[in-house]
Amino acid sequence: MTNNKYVLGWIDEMAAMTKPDKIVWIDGSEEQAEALRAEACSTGEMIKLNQELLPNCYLHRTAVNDVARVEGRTFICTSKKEDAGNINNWMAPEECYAKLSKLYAGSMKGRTMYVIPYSMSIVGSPFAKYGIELTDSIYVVLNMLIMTRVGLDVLEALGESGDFIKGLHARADIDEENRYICHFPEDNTIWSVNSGYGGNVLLGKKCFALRIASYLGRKEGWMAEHMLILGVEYPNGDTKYICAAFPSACGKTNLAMLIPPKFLSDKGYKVWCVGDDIAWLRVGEDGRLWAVNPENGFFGVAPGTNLNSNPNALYTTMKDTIFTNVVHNKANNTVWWEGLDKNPPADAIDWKGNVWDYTKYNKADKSTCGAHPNSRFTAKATNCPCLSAEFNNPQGVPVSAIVFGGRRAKTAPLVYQSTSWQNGAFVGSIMASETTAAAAGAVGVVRRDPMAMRPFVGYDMGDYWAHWLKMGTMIPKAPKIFHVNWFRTDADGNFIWPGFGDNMRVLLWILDRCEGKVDANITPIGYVPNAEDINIEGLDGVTLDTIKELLTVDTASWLDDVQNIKEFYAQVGERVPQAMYDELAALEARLNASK
Ligand code: GTP
Ligand code: SPV
Ligand code: MN
Repeated sequence: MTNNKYVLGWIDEMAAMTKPDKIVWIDGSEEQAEALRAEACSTGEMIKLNQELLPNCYLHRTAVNDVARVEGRTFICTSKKEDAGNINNWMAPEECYAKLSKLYAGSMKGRTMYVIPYSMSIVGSPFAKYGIELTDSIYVVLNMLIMTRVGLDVLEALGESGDFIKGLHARADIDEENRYICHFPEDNTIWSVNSGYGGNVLLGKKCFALRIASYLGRKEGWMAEHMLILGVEYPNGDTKYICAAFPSACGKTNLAMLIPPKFLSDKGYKVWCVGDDIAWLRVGEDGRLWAVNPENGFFGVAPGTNLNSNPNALYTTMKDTIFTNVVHNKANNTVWWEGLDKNPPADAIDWKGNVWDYTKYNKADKSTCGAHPNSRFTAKATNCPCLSAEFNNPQGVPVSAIVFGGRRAKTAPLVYQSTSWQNGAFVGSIMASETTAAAAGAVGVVRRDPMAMRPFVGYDMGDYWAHWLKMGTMIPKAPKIFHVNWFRTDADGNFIWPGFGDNMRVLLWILDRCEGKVDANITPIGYVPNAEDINIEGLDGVTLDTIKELLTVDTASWLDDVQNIKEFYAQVGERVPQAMYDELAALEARLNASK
């Protein structure tokens, strides 16, 4: 397959440790993928779904203890603890290698080790970075074939070079107590053991394209961010691009694929999806910031996806898709999840593999769900009806606006604009959001999640903020920075803003601000729209007063937030840039002055 001595030497070493019976190179061919699907079905690892209704679609169930990212067991292993920072878990590299070597030892006996050469971004393009993942899981191979660009052309592009990310994954015993997701940014290495779930094991995704890539980006002068990329096409044919960073399960996939409200689509407005989870950003020769999506597919949240909320996602999953931890509808051999429609199947198996009685479903008790709240689909980008024509453009797309956002029942208004790049980076640093099922642990607890990157920065958080500030000085035509919140609730806990396709109304305000086409009110936190400037044409139950309510900046709750931010900054520690403290002090002073 290759004569690359770095590749071959490393595979020999890993095989000597894990002792697979066989080593199989993944070549990216359809024949090989089909044979692997058949093998996975023969062992029960996957279920082949109704090929008429869902061609080339499969269902997989993970172990019950293995359903989400495990942040508590994710480590950044830099030689100096300070370089991983206070927010990350740290282990000394030699200690971690020694500990995990014991878990890997002989773990592939009786199994096959698959060698997956893959590229993040287009093979041979200036943005591309290469990785090789070794895994003993066919499910991982089949997911990587969808999520990344896999094939022998990667080995060709790599040539004799040792510049690739070495990823090792072994399922071992799927033992939670010995589950580790470890990153060695100084060695371009990722080791994952005892999991078979998504972000823990598809090493090109969070481990490489965010944690390792953020480390490389800082060294090389670019950025790896937890951001969607979308294009808004105007009736005159112009397209403007927006990147948005929301924490896990907070609406990136939905926003990236939105369908504009009818009165706007009738006029010719369209939204195109470039990416739904990860953006790599570089300064272009023209002084603008350019974004590519390094992935080749979507690993999207299933529950809540339906023909109203996100029809584009639903269409994307109708062929060539792997569903993980959703309900199996036995009557017609299809799948179902909460929020798909109002007809839960009567003859059904839940995500745990047990018979599921939908009549026992109780919205308040997640344990009665048929699909796991973090159940997902793995689908090809090229099957997405609204995929941008620029998706395969190796240069990426020029970014007009960066949008941060969180899931906040109170405090954060529907939208506001920062006053400068520095102030915008500060707005990113103070992001907060209610936790979701995408990570193991409590759900619905507000925590600070800077730039939606808390779980994904491969180095010290303070250094990461300094990198953001430095990038601002390197982009002559920098994007404007905004913050949104689709999740404000009323006294009964209901969302006030309709969200989904109607978020287009907010995107248009954002782009108008970038073009200097609309005024705004300056408040202590930044520029807030005049309520009249958010178009509510055709919206049921939303009045000008609703918008006014959504845009209020409540000084008292912001001052409470400032206290919490101070504690968080102290926790991030001594590398928090002075400019961030200056911004925080200025925010506090403006809030006090407005009392
Ligand atoms: P990751 O893939 O985990 O990084 O998440 P994501 O940010 O892509 O999240 P996704 O778009 O899949 O959203 C997940 C959840 O947010 C689902 O339950 C959606 O129904 C809900 N959601 C998305 N957009 C909106 C919105 O505009 N309003 C409301 N109320 N809910 C939304
Ligand atoms: C997230 O949790 O932000 C995801 C899913 O996008 S995973 O790939 O599991 O990290
Ligand atoms: Mn994500």
